[in-house]
Amino acid sequence: MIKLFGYWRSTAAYRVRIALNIKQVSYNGLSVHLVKDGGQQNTPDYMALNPQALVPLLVDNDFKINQSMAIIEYLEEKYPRPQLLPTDFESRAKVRAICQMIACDVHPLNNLRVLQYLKGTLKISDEQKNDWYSHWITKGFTAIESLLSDYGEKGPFAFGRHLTMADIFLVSQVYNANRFEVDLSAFSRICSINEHCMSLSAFQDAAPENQPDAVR
Ligand SMILES: N[C@@H](CCC(=O)N[C@@H](CS)C(=O)NCC(=O)O)C(=O)O
Repeated sequence: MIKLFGYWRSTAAYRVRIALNIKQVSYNGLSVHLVKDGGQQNTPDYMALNPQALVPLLVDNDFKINQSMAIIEYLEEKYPRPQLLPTDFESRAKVRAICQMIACDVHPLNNLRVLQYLKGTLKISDEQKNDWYSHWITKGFTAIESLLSDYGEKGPFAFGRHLTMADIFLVSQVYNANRFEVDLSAFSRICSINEHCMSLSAFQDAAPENQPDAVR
């Protein structure tokens, strides 16, 4: 069975959990506590599996792959139905662009190790950290909201009637934004996509608070 190394609050692992649920692929979730003892992702045992010391990591028999987008594209190719990428190549490129706006340009700036460096090494205050956090979410979401405005009339998902990878990346990032109390009132399209996706069991079951390692 597929193994997924993750952590309940990891938004990158959350993306992969949603994709696995949508494709109805069973997996064994293995928790890597990102905070306890300086972070289990930094232990030699875990780094032997993933030298980048980040979750998620997917292990499928003797194949292992890190990076949530690469993992989801692997799942898309191995389990093509239901499709997470549209059929025509132009739409596929647009879906990937939204995913990368989140995965490459928003999320890395707000990742745990970046926040730890800002606080621990550069000694910024909690208030400055929260400003930093919300600044990058707001900047990224402003651009995404504008790019997705055309698709609103076509259906409830980011690209209209069909669920795509873009919805997965958006929902997990909205979870993080809410966790850090970022004001999302200017992003009605993103919020309505999130609300619709969160009515679906694949998204609910993957939600951080529904994971066995969640701290309530
Ligand atoms: N680009 C990577 C990001 C992975 C990542 O940043 N994971 C975070 C959790 S969401 C992590 O493991 N953080 C641990 C740390 O910062 O030490 C992906 O999409 O998989």
